[in-house]
Amino acid sequence: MSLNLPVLIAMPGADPAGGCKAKGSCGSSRGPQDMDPETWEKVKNHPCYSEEAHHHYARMHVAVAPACNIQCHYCNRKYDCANESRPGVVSERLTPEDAAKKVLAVASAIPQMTVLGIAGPGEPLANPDKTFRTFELVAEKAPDIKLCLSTNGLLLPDSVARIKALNVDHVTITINMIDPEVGERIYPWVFYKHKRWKGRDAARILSDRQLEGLDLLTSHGILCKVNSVMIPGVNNDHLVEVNRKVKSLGAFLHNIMPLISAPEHGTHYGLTGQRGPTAQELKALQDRCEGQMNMMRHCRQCRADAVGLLGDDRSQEFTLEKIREMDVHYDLETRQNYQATVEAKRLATRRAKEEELTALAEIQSELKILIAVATKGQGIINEHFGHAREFQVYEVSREGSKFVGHRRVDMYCQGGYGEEDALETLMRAIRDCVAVFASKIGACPKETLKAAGIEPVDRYAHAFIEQSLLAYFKEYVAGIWSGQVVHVSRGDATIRTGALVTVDAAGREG
Ligand code: CLF
Ligand code: SF4
Repeated sequence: MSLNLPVLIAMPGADPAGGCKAKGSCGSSRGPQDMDPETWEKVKNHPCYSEEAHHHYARMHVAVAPACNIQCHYCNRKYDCANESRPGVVSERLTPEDAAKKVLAVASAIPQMTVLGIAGPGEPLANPDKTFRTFELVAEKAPDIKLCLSTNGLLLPDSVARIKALNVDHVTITINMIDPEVGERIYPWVFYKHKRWKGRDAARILSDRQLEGLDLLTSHGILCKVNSVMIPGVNNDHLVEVNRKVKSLGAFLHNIMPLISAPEHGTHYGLTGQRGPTAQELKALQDRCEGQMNMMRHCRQCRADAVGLLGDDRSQEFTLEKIREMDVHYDLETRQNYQATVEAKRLATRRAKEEELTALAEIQSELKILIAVATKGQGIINEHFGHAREFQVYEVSREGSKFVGHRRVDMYCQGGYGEEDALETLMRAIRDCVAVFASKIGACPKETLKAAGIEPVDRYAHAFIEQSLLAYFKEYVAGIWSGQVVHVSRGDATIRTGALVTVDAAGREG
């Protein structure tokens, strides 16, 4: 195979990234064979708790909880809670009644929407009446929708009984530290028991309450995810200890997210120049933490009123103004029928991957490569290179393919012509990848990609992503052994903070 790639050194044994130890079972993509049926039932169509599900199922958030009881150095209260959303984003606030109507409207229009999350725009448990009233209303009218809550944990121990009573089955706690010395560099204060606590005392109270809450939830059989914000030089190494601790308390999933920090956010970190991690630093930490506990790598740090598949926000179709005019007909049977077709497609995707995986067994190489993929969902390569707003990144080896992150980019194709600046930033976002897969790639970007050592691949258009990745890997390794391909160790990539935070005059994401 001749790939016309710039060729430097042949290194089929290279393993720059470390990584997956358990064949086909790492990350949050684990299937029914890896967990008890009760847990699988809870995660199988939750797009955040199952990487596989996130290609097929959608979630929505309703922004009913504006107040907060702590201060994080990466948060500016003008915007949404940055524990579960991108900094710099403002959501439309709703009453519980409007929120419930919105859920029914979205559930009718998007039958694969299976999860309602409350994640702000402040702290859901500091607004308990609004948060729990919304869950109550939705549970009455749409009992098939899973309820999901994201909290900073300060009031969690007092809320466990209510969470349990309402069948909220998924709770996320943001835990950035278990050591108050680290914590005082992240949290200037917490407001607890009618008093504002500062420094190390504040961090100690917060940490104790978070861990107590996690312990209580898992002992009540509630599935817990822990979010941690990776802050280089503050808690990066410490997050390995956090991972061990939350795992010992029964957390199901750990989501280490990059700090997103820029002066225009007006946060303490943004104004003092605290940087976020690079793509390679983030991945290295996630790899270190990967063991028996699942690591989430497909988080999109979504907004507090997000709607749709992760990475494909449709919130603009469901603004309060539009919802109030909608005549909503919630039809459970239609939803169930639609979801049955989704499951059939999902099964076909899984089978195709398994067939290809069997064919990889004979490969001896320890090589691992990263490949960027443009997709609109359903586990298929179905997005044009120039229309992609994000690329999904997979690590591929003889063990299989593993989703390791996404890279947000500016759309390259601007109404018939290519935008050179966008192409430049796009290249920076995927320069650690050996190839990029898309349903179609124009002649111009193809040349630029090749010159940068990234192979443009559109021959798998409309095929299953993971099956295609494995087929490509087999050819790639064969090319190395025959001398037609020389593998080149790739550099680091940029996590696009700019692309993550663009908002218009109304505060809407661009
Ligand atoms: Fe929302 Fe969070 Fe529930 Fe998901 S998001 S409350 S667990 S339904 Fe998901 Fe969005 Fe990442 Fe959150 S991608 S920010 S992890
Ligand atoms: Fe901001 Fe959320 Fe932290 Fe509160 S918990 S300060 S809303 S990031």
